[in-house]
Amino acid sequence: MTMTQTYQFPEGFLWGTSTSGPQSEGSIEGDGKGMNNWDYWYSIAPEKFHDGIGPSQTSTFYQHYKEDIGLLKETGQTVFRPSIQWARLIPDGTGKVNEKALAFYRDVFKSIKDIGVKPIVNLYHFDLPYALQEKGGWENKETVYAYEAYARRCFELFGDLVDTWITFNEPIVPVECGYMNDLHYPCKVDPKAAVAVAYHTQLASSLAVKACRDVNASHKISIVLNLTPAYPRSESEEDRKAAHIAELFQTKSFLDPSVLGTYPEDLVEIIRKHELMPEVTSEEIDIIRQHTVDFLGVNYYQPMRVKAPEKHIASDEAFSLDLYFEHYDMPGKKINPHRGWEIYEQGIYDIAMTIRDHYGNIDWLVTENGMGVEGEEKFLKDGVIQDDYRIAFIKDHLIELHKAIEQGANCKGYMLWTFIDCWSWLNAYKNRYGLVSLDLETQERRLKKSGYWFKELSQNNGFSQ
Ligand code: BGP
Repeated sequence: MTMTQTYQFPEGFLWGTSTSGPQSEGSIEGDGKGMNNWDYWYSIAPEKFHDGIGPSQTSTFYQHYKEDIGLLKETGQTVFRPSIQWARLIPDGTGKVNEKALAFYRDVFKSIKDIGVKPIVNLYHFDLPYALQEKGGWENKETVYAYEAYARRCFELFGDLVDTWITFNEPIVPVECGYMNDLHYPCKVDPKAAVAVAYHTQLASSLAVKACRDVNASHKISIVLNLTPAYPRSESEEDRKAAHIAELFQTKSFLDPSVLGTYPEDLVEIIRKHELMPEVTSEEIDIIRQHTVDFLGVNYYQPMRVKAPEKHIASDEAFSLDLYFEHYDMPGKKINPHRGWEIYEQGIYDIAMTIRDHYGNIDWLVTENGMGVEGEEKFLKDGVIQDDYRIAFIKDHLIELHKAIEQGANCKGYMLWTFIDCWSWLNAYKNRYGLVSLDLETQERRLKKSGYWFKELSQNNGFSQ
C-alpha cells in the first residue's frame, strides 16, 4: 500500500518563474536598443548559435508583454523575475536613457504589479553593452563604475514599481565561459583576466547594493548565484580537497563576499601563489565588507562531481583549474539527456543546509531550477504538451526543499526556469524549459500540462503524492 504524503509550504511562500531580457524580449527596428556583447558576437560568428538563431529573434516579449503577463496569472505565479537589458535602457552603457525602453520597462513592471504578482528585477543577465565591451568590458574597472551608475539609474527610474532587486545573475558564468573556457564572447582563456573580471563584478555588485540603499533604504537587494555543490569521487583526502577547491572557485568566490563581505583566505592564497591578484584597494575591500546582500537567490540545476587531479603541480606551472580538480563522470548518475546535466535533487537540500549552517541562515529563494527538453512537440496531445517529466522534476526537488525548510532553512520561494520557452544562449531554442510553449513560426503561446499543474501547486501552496 502506498501512502499519500502532503508537502505543504510555509504561508506566503512565493511561486513563480525567472527569465531574462536578452533571452525573451527580442528586438525590433526602431526600439532604440543598443548592441550588447551577444548581438556583436552573433554578428561575427552566427555559426556558434544553434540553428543560426541569434539574440534579436528571442521570444518577442517586447511586443507581447501584455498578453504574456496575463499568462503569469493563468499559471498561478505570485512572483516573477525578468531582467532589464542594460543596452536597451542605456544604449551606450553610459549616458543617455532610451525613452522607449524606459516606457517599456515601466509598463512591464506596472502590469506585473497590477495583477498582484511580485516583480523581482535583475539588472544583469550576461549582457554587457558592446560600447563597454569594446573598451575592455569587465577587465576594465571603468565598467564597474558604469554599472554602478546604471544600477543607481534603475533604482531611481523604477523604484516606485519595484522594491526587490538582483545585482547579477550567475556572475561566475561569464568568468568561466568568457575568460577560462573559450565558450562565450570574448572567448578568452586568460586566468589573470578571469580573476580581474570576477573581482570587478563583485565590486560592482557591492556598489549596487550600496546604491540601492542610498536611493530607497527600505528596498531589498540580492545576487543570484548558481550554488552548485561539489561532491568528491571518494572520501579520500585528495578527492575531498579537490571538491573543496572546486567550491572555492565555482561558488564561494561570489557567495562569501556577497553574504559575508570577505573572500575565503584559501582562495586568495591560490590566486596569490599564481600571481593572478587583480589591483585591489582598501577602499574597495571596505565597500565589499560593508555592503552584503539582504537575501540570496540560488539557481540549482546540477551538482559538480569532482576528483583529485591527475597532474601534479610543478612550481612554475601556469594556472589552470585542472591543476586543482577534475570533473568526475560518476557511473550510474541520473541525467537529463537533452541538456546532458545530472539530475540530483538532494543538491538543493545540501545547499539549504550550507546556507543555514555557514551563511547565517540568510533568507533565500530558489531563483532557477528546471529541465530543458528537446523536441517537446512529440508530447503534444489535444493541443497541450504533456510534460509529466517536468512536473516530476519539480516535485522531486520540492520534496528536498520541503525537508530543508522543516529543518530550519529560510527559503521563501521557488522560481522555475522558465515562464515561456525562451532563447538559450548557444543552444538557442534547442531545449525548452517553459511552463508555456512557444511556437517559433507563429509565436503562439500555449500552457503546457506543467503550466496548469503549477497553478494548482501555487493555489494549494504545496502538493500531495
Ligand atoms: C542558467 C541561466 C539561464 C538559462 C539556464 C538554462 O544558467 O541563468 O539564463 O539559460 O541556465 O541553461 P541553458 O539555457 O544553457 O540550457
